[in-house]
Amino acid sequence: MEIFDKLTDQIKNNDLIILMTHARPDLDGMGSACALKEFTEFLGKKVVIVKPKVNNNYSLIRALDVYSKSFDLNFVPEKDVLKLLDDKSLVIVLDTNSMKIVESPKIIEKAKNIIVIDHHCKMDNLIGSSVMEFEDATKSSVAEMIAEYLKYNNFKLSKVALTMLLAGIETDTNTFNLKTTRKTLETAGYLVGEGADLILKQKFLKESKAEKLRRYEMLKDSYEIGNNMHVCVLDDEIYSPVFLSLIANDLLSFDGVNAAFAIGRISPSVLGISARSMGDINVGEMMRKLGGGGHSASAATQIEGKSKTEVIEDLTKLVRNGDYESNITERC
Ligand SMILES: [Mn+2]
Repeated sequence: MEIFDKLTDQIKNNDLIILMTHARPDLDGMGSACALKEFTEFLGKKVVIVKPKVNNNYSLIRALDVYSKSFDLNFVPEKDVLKLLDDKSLVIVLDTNSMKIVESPKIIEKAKNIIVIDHHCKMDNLIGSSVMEFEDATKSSVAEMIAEYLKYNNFKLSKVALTMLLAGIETDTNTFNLKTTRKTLETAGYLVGEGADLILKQKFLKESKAEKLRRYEMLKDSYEIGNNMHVCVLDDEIYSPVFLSLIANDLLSFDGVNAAFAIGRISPSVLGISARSMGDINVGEMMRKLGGGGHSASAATQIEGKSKTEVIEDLTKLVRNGDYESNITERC
């Protein structure tokens, strides 16, 4: 694999490797960073991970807690990374290609050597790799990409890192449904074969009871807008897009729901819709029609300057018009 060798060459050619994921990181991005850190250290390179300014992901907090009991995370705050960064530093960005959500846009602006390793569709405000391209929107997760890379290099990861990668794939695929290919499952199998711990993985992925009950309370008010498509409209509090996606995931898990939408305010003037399907209803196409985008089974949009009632009407029209043909080729 030429691209894997190229990545290794780039790591070897630099003195300092700076790993960074998106703001408010998750298991996919940070699990990949921990795994890549281990390999980079094995190559004899100095490596740091940009310390997240906010870390409020329940699963990731527990995973990092376990990881840091056995290994140094090498977390360095942005301001200190900016001092270390020079022409012989390589910044590897994991799990995002967007300046809008990367942990530190300042580091990107200052960096000469940048590689983006990502599995998302390219939208706007792209970071842009300066030394090589390593993006693949057909992959389920960055964890899958990093696991393949480390497998290719026959590298023995720690049990915790193996488990974090597996949990990252599981989270990003919504438990091996979304964007899951034969290769995704083979890679998951490889991680288990190497020693990923299924009990530890379950511990990482457990949820706060209070949080889950809070979502289910909101889901009580969800209803069908047509053709087995259901919507959950939240109150006027501000919610994170991640919270909306969790609501949509929960709603889709109910029998009789073929597509699920969560509508909520993500800033005082912006409404967000998170959309999920099992893959046979193309919610990506629907969200594109509402100014957003994504995958056929997992998509989202953000709408400015419309009331909740107007947004619900727009969505209902799409549902009633049957604007969700299933066999549209994935666009990215
Ligand atoms: Mn991801």
